[in-house]
Amino acid sequence: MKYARLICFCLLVPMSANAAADQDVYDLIDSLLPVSITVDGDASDWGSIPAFADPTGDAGGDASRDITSVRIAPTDTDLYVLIETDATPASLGFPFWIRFDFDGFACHDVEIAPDPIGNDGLSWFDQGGCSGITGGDPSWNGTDIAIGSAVEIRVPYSALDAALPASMQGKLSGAAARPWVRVSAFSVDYLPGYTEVDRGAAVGSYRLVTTPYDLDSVLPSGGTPFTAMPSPLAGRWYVGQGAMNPLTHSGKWAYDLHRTDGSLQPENPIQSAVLADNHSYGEVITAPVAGTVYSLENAQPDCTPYSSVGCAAPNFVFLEVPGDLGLLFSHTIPGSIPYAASDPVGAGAVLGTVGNSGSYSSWPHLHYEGQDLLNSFASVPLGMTNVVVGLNPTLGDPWQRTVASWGLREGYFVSPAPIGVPLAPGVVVVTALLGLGIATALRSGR
Ligand SMILES: [Ca+2]
Ligand SMILES: [Ca+2]
Ligand SMILES: [Ca+2]
Ligand SMILES: [Ca+2]
Repeated sequence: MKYARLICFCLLVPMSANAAADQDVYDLIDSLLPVSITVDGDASDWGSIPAFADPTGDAGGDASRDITSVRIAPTDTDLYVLIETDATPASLGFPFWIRFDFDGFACHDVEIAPDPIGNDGLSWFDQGGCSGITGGDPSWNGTDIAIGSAVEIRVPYSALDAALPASMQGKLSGAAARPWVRVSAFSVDYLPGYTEVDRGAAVGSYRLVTTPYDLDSVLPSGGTPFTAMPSPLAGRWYVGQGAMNPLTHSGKWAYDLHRTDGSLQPENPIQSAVLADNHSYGEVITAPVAGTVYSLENAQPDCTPYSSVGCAAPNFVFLEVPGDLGLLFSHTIPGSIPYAASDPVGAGAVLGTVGNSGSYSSWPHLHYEGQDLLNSFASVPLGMTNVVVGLNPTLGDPWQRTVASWGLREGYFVSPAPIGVPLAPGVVVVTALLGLGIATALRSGR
């Protein structure tokens, strides 16, 4: 069955809706300025900067390492981090570490172990963070830390930038900086050896700066325009690996979506090999728009998370939709796809459930990809219509905004907009650059 080409250029709806939502975020940034924090171990100077509660873990009963909340304040010149604990925080050695993602992909780029009296541990990770440790500086002493009734950390961008390899420099501030950063704070104990005893909230924040930034990261080259449809998933999902990520999406417009807790963990307990412990496993995938099953695989077993045990090829359903577009939904649970090839599928119908088939050394997630049926199945950029987009997994994420159309970007959280938001159904093609242009104009015109 073939469809008539069904592409409309729905530019007015996305522009007006996105601009209003963007303005709310800019207003929040303005309300938090100026940031004037003294690194003295006292949290009283953090004002209204949002706090994120720790979702799990009590550091094995060590209240001095039991993280209860984390806040971050990325300014023009520094990254500030505040860690609060259940009792007076531990202060000897390196009890509190941070991982800091500021560059490229949503992998952390540096890991810092600040020491109040000696040198700080600093390691860095190349390729936007999506690699193993590529270097470090054991004699770096660029961080300020004060541990009093709370843990307060300042990472001066100038000192960090100077310590990094050339390929990572110039990304911490200024025009080349990404509009948001994310920090994962965690506590460590050393008896009997290095042990991460509590991972605190992983906190994403837009930069708290007076210089205007667009709120969406720049899409990789060639990502404009993208094809946007309703989300195939209910609830809030993390774009854990996006387009062109060298991990497994090199050269591809593909998106790995999974659920996380507040520490950005896909399961509880951490790295559990039990599929049922994963937050995404068994979640329902629905057809964004009506289509026809082009092809499928439904009989492959689920892999064991973080292992290749039981691993074979992935299950998938490949759905042909209007616009000569094929939508690939991969890694589904065996037997969960209720269709055969050539079956018609209605908009919103269940396509299968999120599983771990063919997902070597990873965890359950949905691999979502669009392919051009008229161009050798080349992958194409995808977006979503009518979604809430944020930087944190929590329902009350202060940085979330509702947008009519959004090109999928790694590191953001996305969920369908609540009922009541005007719908823009069907397949639309939008020009991301126009949306960004409007945001810039509003911002600079205030
Ligand atoms: Ca302070
Ligand atoms: Ca805790
Ligand atoms: Ca990164
Ligand atoms: Ca925790």
